Amino acid sequence: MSALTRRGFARMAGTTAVCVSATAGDAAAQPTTDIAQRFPQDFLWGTATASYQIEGAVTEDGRGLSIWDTFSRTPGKVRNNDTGDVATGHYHRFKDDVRLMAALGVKAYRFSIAWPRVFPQGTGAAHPKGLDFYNRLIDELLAHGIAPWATLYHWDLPQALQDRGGWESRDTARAFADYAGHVAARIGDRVKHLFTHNEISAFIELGYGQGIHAPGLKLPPKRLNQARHHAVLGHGLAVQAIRAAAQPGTRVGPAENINVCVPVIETEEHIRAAERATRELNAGYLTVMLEGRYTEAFLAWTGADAPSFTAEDLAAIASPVDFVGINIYAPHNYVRAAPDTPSGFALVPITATFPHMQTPWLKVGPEALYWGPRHVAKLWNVKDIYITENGCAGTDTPAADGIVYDTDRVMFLRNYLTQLQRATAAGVPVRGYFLWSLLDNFEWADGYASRFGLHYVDYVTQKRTPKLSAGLYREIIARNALA
Ligand code: GCO
Repeated sequence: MSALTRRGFARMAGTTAVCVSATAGDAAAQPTTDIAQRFPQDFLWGTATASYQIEGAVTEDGRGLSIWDTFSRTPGKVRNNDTGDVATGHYHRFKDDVRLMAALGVKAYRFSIAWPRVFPQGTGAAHPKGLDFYNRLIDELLAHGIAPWATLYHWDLPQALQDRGGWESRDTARAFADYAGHVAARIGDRVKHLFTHNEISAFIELGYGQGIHAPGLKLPPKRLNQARHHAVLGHGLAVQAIRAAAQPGTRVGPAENINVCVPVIETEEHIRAAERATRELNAGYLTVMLEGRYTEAFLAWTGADAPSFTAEDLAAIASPVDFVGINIYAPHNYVRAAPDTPSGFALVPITATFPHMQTPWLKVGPEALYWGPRHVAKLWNVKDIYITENGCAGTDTPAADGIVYDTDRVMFLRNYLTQLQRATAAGVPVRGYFLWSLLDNFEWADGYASRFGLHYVDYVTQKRTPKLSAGLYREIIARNALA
């Protein structure tokens, strides 16, 4: 099953020559880097994964059922009926995987904690072993000088909570906050950065709206809007619970895949229109989380189907965060100025032949990595922005010499990172970048058919092999510049 509708569309920017070796050399021996290609000092290079996509071990150490267990085991829901039962076996191979990270030279690792490992029933008694694995992982990361950045919710909702309504129920928001506070109190001595939700817009729209992700529902608008409201409320209550439970100095924020609106031509009028469009098209997500109100256009658009909410809800949703994480793969829309319309902007259709990566939803639009953070900084005066995901799937077949020459991913990364460097050079406060993903993994409804990793995974032997792109990324990190 494809996820065609996942992230809208994009368009292609210029290309950049590619010349890398699969095995990176000594950075000091490389040609001098053009200053225009450098990233700021202390730029945080990282990589990202998520629990259900890599861990496997779904019945070990008391883990409860999640909605993704139920969904993936329902025939026809996931391509090839793949499940995350084994995934990449990371639960038992995490030390090998930390070694892969160390070889890349990443300074930070974004992983997620499986709620049903900690609270098998979602609420009630925490499982005594629930955090053991994460404690081992965190200690291993720290021993290798890699900072752990933990996401609390990357879509594996305890099935017991879904049985009571999932995100349609306000109680789930409260339960999420309790779980977040519980975790923060126990890992906050070593984990200084926590994300609340990963991509509310994806798990609500795909899971509760289109039914192509767990829990597979197609709710009518009023109920869908209410579920979305409870999810952003859960974010805000979790921020408060983390502040109450964690040690001082713990930083918290969301990781949201904002709808990035790119000006169709980079002139002042179209740039303003793209800013307005970004604010409106994220109204139910980042806009309400950072402004504490639903925009008038959002309330007019939802009309009688608008969510029920209180002023206290809005205040909680907008609890101050320390940074904003944004996942960016492609522009969602190209936008032009439309001065004669009430909104002042119009969406520009793209051509049918627009280039895309292996997954059709991932159109090639590197400039999204410039405009996304720039809009967030401008619209909401955010001072610390992280790209919490960016990457692409490729065909990725090992060649006779065993190497995966993923030239498409190398092209993708060079072009996207060129635009990210452009953002930093222009003063946009983007502080770090987490590449999705460390290794091939369970790509939700696409199962194992889409490979997003820097490392190729042989799912029979679980052997990991660095791809050409791993060599590129290692060079970029070593030089702190485009390689
Ligand atoms: C998402 C998730 C990741 C995906 C990645 C590639 O956005 O869907 O955060 O879990 O695997 O984005 O689609």
